[in-house]
Amino acid sequence: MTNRKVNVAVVGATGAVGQAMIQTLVRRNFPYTSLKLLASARSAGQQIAVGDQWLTVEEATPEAFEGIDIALFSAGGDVSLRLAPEAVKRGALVIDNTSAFRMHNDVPLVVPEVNAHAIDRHQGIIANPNCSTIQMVVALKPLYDHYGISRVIVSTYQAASGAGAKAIEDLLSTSRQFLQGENMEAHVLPVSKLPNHYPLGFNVLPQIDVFEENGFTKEEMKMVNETRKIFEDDSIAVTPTAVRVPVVYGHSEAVYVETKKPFVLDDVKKLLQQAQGVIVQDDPQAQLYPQAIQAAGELDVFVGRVRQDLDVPNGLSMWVVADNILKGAAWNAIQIAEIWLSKAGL
Ligand code: NAP
Ligand code: 12T
Repeated sequence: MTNRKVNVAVVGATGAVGQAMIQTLVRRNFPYTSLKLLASARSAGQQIAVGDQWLTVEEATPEAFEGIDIALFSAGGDVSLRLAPEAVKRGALVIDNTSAFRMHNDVPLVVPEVNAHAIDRHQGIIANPNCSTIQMVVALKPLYDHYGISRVIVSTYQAASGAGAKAIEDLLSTSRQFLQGENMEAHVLPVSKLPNHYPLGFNVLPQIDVFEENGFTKEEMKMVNETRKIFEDDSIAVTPTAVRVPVVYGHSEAVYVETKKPFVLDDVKKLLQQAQGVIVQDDPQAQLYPQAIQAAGELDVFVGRVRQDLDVPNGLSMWVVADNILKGAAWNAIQIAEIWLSKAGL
């Protein structure tokens, strides 16, 4: 251990992810010397509880990054594009939660359980993958290592919190309206910047992020491209359908995998039990399987319903659940920061 100071900034500190970052830094007893909370000018001056202290939110400007060692960004892609280079210029390591830099060649895309080695290649910015990708690749990792993976077909059941604090309010208010027999009025989901908003209360929306020309949504394409980048293997075929469901915290995924080599189901279960960051909850007789409301607040990825395909010998289905704001965003970012600190001997 050295006595070097570690000054941390959280950009987007008032948001759903930023708040979880603050709580996770406290929960992990992260060894920061100072913590700076940054957001837009709208929130400057606001007080936020950090453990038993109150800190004042400041406006995120280029100068705000003077003296910062680690900057955790989750204020949207535009803010990252504008300010992450400013933070790097001032000597900070940026861990970015937005999709702004994920596919850049000189930006490692890191899930510590899968490719912690990529951290070393950073040139100032490390990207955190999309929440849906993160929990899926943690569960795929032992299968990939032992059998190889040729294809993945995945349907997601994603919580409202993934789209931010206002989307949670959209879910709660439309649910309340439904229960009171009122007209449901949505303002944010599926995508706040698009003209049409649909209620999520008592509904299911097969759109997350904007559509691309190929008929897939941007969220779905993130799962395709990020999975390949993280495994450094462009041969993995990924067919995703990303769906928003009326859940506040916790994404669930039905994942179907085809392995290259044959497997024995009991071995797969053992490998998953031993896998880093995975908790197997799989006992059909006892009706034990992962559930979003139980994964909420937890750091691990929960896996259950593990079963062999009826027709394809190398086919396997499983149900994968994690807290999208923690493992899907804040915790994965802080885990990267912890590894970077320990590699730096701090
Ligand atoms: P949110 O609840 O809507 O919060 C947005 C945050 O960004 C707020 O703190 C907001 O500050 C801040 N912000 C907005 N405009 C800003 C500006 N011009 N300058 C500085 N700060 C600004 O959203 P969220 O759910 O926390 O998500 C934030 C971002 O994180 C998303 O846009 C996405 O890129 C990323 N994200 C990634 C994942 C993932 O899969 N890894 C998951 C969720 C989110 P004010 O309060 O001042 O407006
Ligand atoms: N549109 O960081 O709406 O790429 O759930 C994460 C979550 C983008 C991202 C969402 C999104 C990201 C969502």
